[in-house]
Amino acid sequence: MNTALKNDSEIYEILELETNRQKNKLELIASENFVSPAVLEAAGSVLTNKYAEGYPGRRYYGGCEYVDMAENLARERLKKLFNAEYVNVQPHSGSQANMAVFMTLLKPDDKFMGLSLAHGGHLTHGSPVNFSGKLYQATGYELNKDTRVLDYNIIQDMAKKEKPKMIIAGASAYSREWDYKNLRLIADSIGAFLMCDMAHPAGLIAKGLLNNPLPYCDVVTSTTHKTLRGPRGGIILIGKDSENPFGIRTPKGDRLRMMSELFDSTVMPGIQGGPLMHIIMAKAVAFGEALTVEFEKYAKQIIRNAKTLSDKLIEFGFDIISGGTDNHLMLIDLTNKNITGKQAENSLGAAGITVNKNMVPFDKRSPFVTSGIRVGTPAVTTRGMKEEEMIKIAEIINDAVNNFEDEKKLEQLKNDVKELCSGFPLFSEKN
Ligand code: DSN
Repeated sequence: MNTALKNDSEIYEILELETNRQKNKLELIASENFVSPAVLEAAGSVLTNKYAEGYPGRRYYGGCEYVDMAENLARERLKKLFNAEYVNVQPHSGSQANMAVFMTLLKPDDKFMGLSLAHGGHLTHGSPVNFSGKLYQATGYELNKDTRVLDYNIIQDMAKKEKPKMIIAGASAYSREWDYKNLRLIADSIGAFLMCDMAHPAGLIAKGLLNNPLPYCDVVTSTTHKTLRGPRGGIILIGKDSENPFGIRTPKGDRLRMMSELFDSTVMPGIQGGPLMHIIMAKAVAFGEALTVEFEKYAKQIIRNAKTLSDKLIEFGFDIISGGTDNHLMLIDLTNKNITGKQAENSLGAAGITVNKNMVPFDKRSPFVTSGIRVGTPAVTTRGMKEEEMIKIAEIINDAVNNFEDEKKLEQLKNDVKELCSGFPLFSEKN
C-alpha cells in the first residue's frame, strides 16, 4: 500500500477498507473489473500533473512532448485492437463519448432510437433524466415479449414509424449477440446514422469473440474499464471504410476525415477541456495488454465462466432472461423466487457477493426495487476463477436467495466467499 497516504489517516482508512472489500468479496457487477498493476501505476502517475488541451502536435500548452507520445501510443494501439480508422481516446467517460456523438450527429430536439433502459439499454440512450432524453427526442425499442431477445422486425417497424435521425445499438444489461448488419440495413432504409455503444462487451469484441460493430456503424463508443479491463474512461472509434459492405452512410474518404475532425472538436473544446493524461497513458497500457494472446485467453474464459454460471443457475430454477448468455453477463428475473432485485442485492451483499439490482424486460417494479439482478463474470475471471468456481458461486447465490432473511446463514456464506476469494489473491503483498 502506498505509504504517502498514511499521512492522511482518514483517507488511508477508507483506502484500506475498500481494498479489503475488493479482496474478500466476489465482484459480480457486470461492468466492473480489476486493472493490472501496470494500469494502476499509470493511472496514479505524474502525468496527472500535465495540462494538454488539444491533440498531439496541436496543444494549447507547452511541455506536451511526452504526453503526446502517450496519447499517440494509446491511439495506435486502440486502432490496432479494433481495426479502426479513427479513434479519440480523450472522453473522460462512456457518457461523454456518447454525448460527443449526439452533439456531432444530431441537433437538439432531433429524434433518435435506442434500446429502452428497462430492456437493457443505458442511461445515455434516451433516459428522460439524462441529457439524451432531455435535449433530444428519445424513442426506445423493446425486446420481443415472448423470447426476451432483440427482434429486428420490431426495430424495423419502429424505425419506419418514428424516422429517427440516429439508431443506437448496444446495451448495459443484454446477454445476447447483436446483428449490426441488420441494424445497418434498417438505418439505411430510413437514412439514419447508426452508432453502437459497445462499452460492455468491448474486450470480447476486441478478441473476435462477438460480432464487431465497426464495419457497420457510422461511429462506435465504449468505456475502457469493463471487459476491456483498463482505467475508467471513454473512447470513440470509426471503422475502416473499405470493410463496409453497404457504404451508404458509413463514412468514407473525405467524409471520414470530416467526421474525425468533427468528433475531435466536439470532444475538445465542445464538451471537455484538458484531457486526463494519466488516464490516457493507463488506457495505452490497457490497450497494449488487450492486444496480447493472454488477453484472448482471458476473454474466452469470461464467456465460458458466464455460460457455466448461467447453466448452473438454470439448474437451480433461476429464470435467466433469454435462457442463457453469449457474453459476459446474464440478467436474472427473480419473480419465481419471490424475492425482489433489491432484496437479492442486499442478501447477496450480506453473503459477500456484490451484484446490482436490475429491471427486467416488462418489469412491473420500479428501478429502485426491480424484479431482477444483473450478474457478470469479467472481474472474477481476472482473479483467475474458472468453471469450478462458477459452480460454487452459483451454489452460494442459490443459498443466499433461498435464505435471504436468515442472517446467520448469510454470515456463514460470507465466510465461504472469503475463503473462496483467498485462493485467488487480487493484489500482491506490497499493495
Ligand atoms: N453503469 C454502467 C453499468 O453498470 O453498466 C454503465 O455505464
